[in-house]
Amino acid sequence: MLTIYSDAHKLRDSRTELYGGELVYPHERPTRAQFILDRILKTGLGEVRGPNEYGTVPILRVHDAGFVAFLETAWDEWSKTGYNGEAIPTCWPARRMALKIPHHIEGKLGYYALASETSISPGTWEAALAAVNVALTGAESIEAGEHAVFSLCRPPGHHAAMDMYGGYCFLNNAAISAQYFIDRGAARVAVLDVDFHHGNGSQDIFYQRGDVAYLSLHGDPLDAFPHFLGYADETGMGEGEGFNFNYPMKPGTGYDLWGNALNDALENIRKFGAEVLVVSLGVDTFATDPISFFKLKSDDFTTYGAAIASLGLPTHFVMEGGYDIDEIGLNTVNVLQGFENGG
Ligand code: SP5
Ligand code: ZN
Repeated sequence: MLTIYSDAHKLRDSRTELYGGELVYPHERPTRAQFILDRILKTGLGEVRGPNEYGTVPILRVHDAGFVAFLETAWDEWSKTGYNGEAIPTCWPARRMALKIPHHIEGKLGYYALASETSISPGTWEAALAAVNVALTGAESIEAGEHAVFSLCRPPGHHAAMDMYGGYCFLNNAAISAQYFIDRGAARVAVLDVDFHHGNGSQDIFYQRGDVAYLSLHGDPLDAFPHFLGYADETGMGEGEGFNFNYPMKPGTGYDLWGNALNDALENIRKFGAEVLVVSLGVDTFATDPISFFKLKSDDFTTYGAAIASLGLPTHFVMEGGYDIDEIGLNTVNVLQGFENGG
């Protein structure tokens, strides 16, 4: 399988994540992508290619222009305040408050952030933009005839909405890729999200659309981030009614239950009549992931890669989460090898 990868992900190396009331070195760190790349090279998965540049036009098909401009300048604006730390929001437009976009950077952070664990640091914008270029290069390669491509995106994207960042995400690589397929003539695209967390950004972007279905297997938001989206009764709206599928699952869920949910999701993708599949590939479902609560084993990743291949669809794997860094390469490449050997 072809992999798309850029070293520019290293520009996203934030010093701080607000976690358990402390500022810790982030779970979402450069070694994640490095260890995945190492495993790809070690196993000989296939060619590794650098990205092309696409500019902001395909990003603006999914994201709000004011939001993109904010991301591009946030670090500069923040650094001019004279604060010592990285940019972290401290206040929000909470219930019954005004949805105005303030001039001051602290107000803008609160307006555009959906969570405060994700600090904005120097190089964050450049890395996020490079991750989009990786995803778009992967999508273009599928357009050009590749059956399956792995876009080794970092930072991840599925929590990023039209006008919100957070959950370690800034630009929604998978959603931008799905929109790219639509803009190149696909009638129906399915986004299958197997990251441990619900992809609130992806769901929100496509919620009222009938051309992109979103299906997600994740930790029940009653118990897991992002807490405020991802419930089973969120089925889509308007033209999107019936094309959003959430499979929230309880702490301790293993492959027996998770695999059943996957089979149901795959059946719904078949019924939808998808022409292309985008997989938001997070391996934070692994049993020893430090921030998650599913119990998948390394072999389960191979098994479900093969199950996804049984759809027989052109498939674009886009990297999302996974924080047990020692095993992230094994688990990620297991999915890709399972796909290649299965089906
Ligand atoms: C892309 C992705 O996987 N983003 C995840 C963002 C999670 N951010 C909030 C983490 C809160 C973790 N609380 C875990 C409690 C573990 N005991
Ligand atoms: Zn995740």
